[in-house]
Amino acid sequence: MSDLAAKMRAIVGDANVITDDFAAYANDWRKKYFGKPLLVVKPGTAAEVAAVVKLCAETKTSIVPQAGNTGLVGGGVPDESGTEVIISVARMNKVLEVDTINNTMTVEAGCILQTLQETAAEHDRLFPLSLAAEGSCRIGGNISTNAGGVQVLRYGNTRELVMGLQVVLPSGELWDGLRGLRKDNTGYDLKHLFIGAEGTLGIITAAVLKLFPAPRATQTAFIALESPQKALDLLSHMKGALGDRLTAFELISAFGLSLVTKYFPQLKSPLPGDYPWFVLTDIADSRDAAALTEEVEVALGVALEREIILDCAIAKNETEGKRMWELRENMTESQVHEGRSIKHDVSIPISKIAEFISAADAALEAAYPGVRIITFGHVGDGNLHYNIAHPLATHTEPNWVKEWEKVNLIVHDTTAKFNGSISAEHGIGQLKREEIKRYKAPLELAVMRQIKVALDPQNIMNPGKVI
Ligand code: FAD
Ligand code: 2HG
Ligand code: ZN
Repeated sequence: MSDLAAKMRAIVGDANVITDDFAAYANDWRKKYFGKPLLVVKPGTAAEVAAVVKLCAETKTSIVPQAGNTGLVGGGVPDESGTEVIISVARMNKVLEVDTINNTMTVEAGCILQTLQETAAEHDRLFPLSLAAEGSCRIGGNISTNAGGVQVLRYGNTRELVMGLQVVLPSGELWDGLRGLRKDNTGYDLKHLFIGAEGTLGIITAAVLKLFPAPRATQTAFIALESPQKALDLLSHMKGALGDRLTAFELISAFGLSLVTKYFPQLKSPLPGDYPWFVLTDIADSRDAAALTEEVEVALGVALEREIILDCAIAKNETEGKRMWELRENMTESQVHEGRSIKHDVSIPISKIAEFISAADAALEAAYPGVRIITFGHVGDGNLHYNIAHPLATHTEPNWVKEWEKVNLIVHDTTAKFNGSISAEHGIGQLKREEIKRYKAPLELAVMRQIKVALDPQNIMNPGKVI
């Protein structure tokens, strides 16, 4: 046993240092990155995290923070050198406090997102962060990626949901910023540095999260449309009719949906006709369910009359609504079964989405005739997942992934033309580390590097990620 492993064991206990079976930690969810860690260390408290990081700082050992390991950009995967230590916060999974007057919840970084949603519900509150990986991603990872998901439209990204943080800095010092204050103008708001930093500036050990009143009624609807432009028209119409009660507004292409029903045959489209595009939407209210349903029916009836939509299915109860959401939640997984696609997670001004899709589709079709594009995502936030599957006639899956850089260039250059972002919600990690150099201003990158050097002068905290 190495000297470092022995010292780690003295801090966290024998059972919590893994030296051989790295299977659950060394690879990413998509199986794109295969790392080789030196050790996996699983501290049980913030003090233990601090002691482990201090030891790493003293020995100049690189650290890879990890939570649920569902990230899609390789940020939580070590390199192949066999010298990096994964620090997993998975054991730190306690809800420390729920304050229903302050409407906050103080939690350790290893809490599973779904558990936090359930805890909030037990207190008649809502923790609105919601994404398909919610059964396995952990809040420390959500905060570190500033995760988005399906309710950003109403409640904002994770950044908007975090009120305080506790962080172990790369020196091993513990910063306790676990404040539940709605107003605090006492200088730089340091928590925002760590939110979305993908573990490059420190390890988040706990957070104070914002809670909301639990909605009394949620109405789900699955809607067929002719084009992405009609989806934007519908968004505008629904916002006008229902205001900020519109909590989710997801675009789904017919091809994307067909992959879900192909690989999950138990799931059926609520609108089995031959439609090119769909929108899945949720409208939530703190008042009467029947009144809400009526308002949604009226709004969608008007949309039908005005030929904004082609057809719609309004969920009759919670179970039907859940079934509609299962179609959306299994989109990512169904694409894995079809063969690895070249993923994009772009954002553009909402008003330009239809134009973006036409431009990017045309450029890809010109370069790769027969290309299969899976367009879906959080269109209400201007965020599209624009995943490009191999053209069946010309490429096999292994040949297709070799086109990664060329395909990225087409999609990301088109994104840049629309003043968009090449990473709306998944982050940069390893996947887009080189790519951001092309799209981010040199001054912005230089300031990011200065911040990194100021906090992590030895470059031990998740090196090789983001910048
Ligand atoms: P990990 O994968 O463990 O880590 C992610 C990053 O954070 C890494 O860089 C890691 O080093 C760092 N990190 C982890 N823990 C800490 C910590 N305690 N302190 C500091 N740094 C840390 N993302 C979205 O935004 N929206 C979606 O809708 C969405 N849907 C998804 C659906 C599926 C099926 C899958 C597989 C992924 C999806 N994701 C989505 C991506 C992923 O789930 C999110 O990025 C999530 O926030 C990652 O959480 P995690 O706990 O798995 O983090
Ligand atoms: C989602 O919105 C996730 O479901 C994953 O962000 C997107 O599979 C993807 O590309
Ligand atoms: Zn998403």
